[in-house]
Amino acid sequence: MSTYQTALSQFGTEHLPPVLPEFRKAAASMLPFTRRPAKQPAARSMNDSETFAGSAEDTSLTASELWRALKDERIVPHYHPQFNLASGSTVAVEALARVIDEEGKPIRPDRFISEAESSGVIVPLGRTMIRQACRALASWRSSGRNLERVALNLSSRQLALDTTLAPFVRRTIAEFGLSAADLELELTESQFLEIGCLGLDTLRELKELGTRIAIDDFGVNYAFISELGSLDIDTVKLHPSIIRRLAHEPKAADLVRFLIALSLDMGMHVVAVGIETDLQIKYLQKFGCHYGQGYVHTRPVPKAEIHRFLQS
Ligand code: G
Ligand code: G
Ligand code: MN
Repeated sequence: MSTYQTALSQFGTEHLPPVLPEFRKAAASMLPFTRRPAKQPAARSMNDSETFAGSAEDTSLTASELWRALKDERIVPHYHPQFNLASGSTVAVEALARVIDEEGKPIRPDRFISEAESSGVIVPLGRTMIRQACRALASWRSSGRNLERVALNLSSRQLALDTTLAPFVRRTIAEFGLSAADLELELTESQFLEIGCLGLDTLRELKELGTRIAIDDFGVNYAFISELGSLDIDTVKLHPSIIRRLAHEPKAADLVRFLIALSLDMGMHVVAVGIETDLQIKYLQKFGCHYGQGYVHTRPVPKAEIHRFLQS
């Protein structure tokens, strides 16, 4: 449970710090579902091309397995399209790390990201993700595909450990003829909350370089809302757990509408993550949201399969 969820379940909403009154109302409406696990198995979509190795109970990879995978170049990005809700066309992709096992099957990140962080493998892992994503974006563009940017996930620990990440990004974008704004770096709300001085310095350097910054999984850790204005955030990504309830829980719809309006008012992009139905798209459009990401179009796919989702 996050600190926020613990606070909500112990005290309710009335003892939380003063924030916008509308938000307090919206946060109260989240109480019934903040206690559920954030990730639930999703409905399988027709174009489900990603079959993971093993089952959900499988244990984490060890640090030495991760180092070996890194050396064998078996840590690769799969790509998840971000689409324009009105036209359906793909505007960007999010790169998601997969370790490919000996049989060629991808292993999901919840089996290796936390070990990568505690062992330090997250530093070379993060760099190979950035490098491969930059190379892919350059190659899609050179074959005439119109893609605004690529998004990558970072962690607070990675920012603290990899203090020369910004110069690495500068060299890598130059190598592939990209600009810094072609990259959007995502940190979850909880990662932002635990970021330390070293990590914050790295993040500032990245921002100065010109990369876009996104706040990921927004809407489940509301303590962060008061910080939205003080950090230079370009994009808000709404968490799948609120999008899932959008069409059948009026209070969840109120909350999503409020978060979209707030983010747009503050000049940020909003990407609704976890869209699985056309009805959810209709609601989001009605609320003024421009971008979405979700299984309604596809699951994340390997580089070789992304072409059919890219516009010429
Ligand atoms: O698609 P999915 O189950 O792949 O991703 C689960 C989570 O794993 C993502 O939401 C993200 O938080 C994390 N993740 C995926 N790829 C990376 C990565 O390259 N770096 C970091 N730090 N986290 C990642
Ligand atoms: O970094 P982050 O946690 O935001 O990564 C995106 C995560 O959200 C990935 O695990 C991805 O598979 C998941 N995701 C994206 N779209 C959907 C969706 O439509 N349904 C569900 N259940 N999960 C989704
Ligand atoms: Mn993400």
